[in-house]
Amino acid sequence: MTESGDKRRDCAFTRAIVRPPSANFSTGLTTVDLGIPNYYLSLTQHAAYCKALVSCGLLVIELPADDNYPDSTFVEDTAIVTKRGAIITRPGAQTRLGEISSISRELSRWVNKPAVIEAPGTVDGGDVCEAGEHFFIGISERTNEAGANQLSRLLWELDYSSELVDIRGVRGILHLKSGIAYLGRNELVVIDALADSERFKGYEMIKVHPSEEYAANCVVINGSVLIAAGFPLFEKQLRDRGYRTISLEMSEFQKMDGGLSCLSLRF
Ligand code: CIR
Repeated sequence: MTESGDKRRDCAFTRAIVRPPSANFSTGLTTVDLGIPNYYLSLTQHAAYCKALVSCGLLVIELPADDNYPDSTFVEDTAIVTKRGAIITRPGAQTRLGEISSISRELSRWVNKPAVIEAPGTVDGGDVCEAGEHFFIGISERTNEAGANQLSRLLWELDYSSELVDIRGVRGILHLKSGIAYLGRNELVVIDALADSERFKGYEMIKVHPSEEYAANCVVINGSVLIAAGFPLFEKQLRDRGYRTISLEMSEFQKMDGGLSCLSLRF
């Protein structure tokens, strides 16, 4: 099998669920101080993101914008979709709990009855990093231990191993996947604050330069890596390793604490 064939096997996706930002997107949650997002620019950036998914061979399933939930464009937080089954999460922010019903309805059209995380557990999909047959589950301000343990058990029932990673002491990241990304081929993108962790020692690490940490949140789709635009060191690191990169403007989502991966549910 060729190298690109290998990458494809690691993460062969055919579909993605997305949801454009709603007109009140700027009233969502954020911890960063980067200004108020421009709604029209966010729509343009979202459309370019969807186009990139299509260019990677995915059928894009676009749900209608939902102004009941200003953070609902960040669909990744609402479900974990694996090759062997799906799990609807229970987002850790009260204002986002209601996002799961429409996602659950949509996912049920495509996968067998998804499992669910139950109270008092909370899990945000942004805390869940799939690394082949293994999952890292972040314990964060959004994902609590009860939720992480439930998820771990549900993944075990699907034949996946998992381990918990406490990121509550790591400054500047909302979710685990704000700081790591698995690319396949045993390669793990990682920010400095997580690079020394014993649990990542077995991986070949691609360390993100401290000036480019936002870029750590990237996604590999059928051999291409979608990355945030404006991070030339990181882009070069990936290209030097033979990856085709697609860089996407993410400024308006970054203002709302959103990374690139959280704009889609890929399966
Ligand atoms: C939130 O705070 O929930 C949203 N404003 C951003 C969520 C980003 N999700 C992600 O990176 N997985």
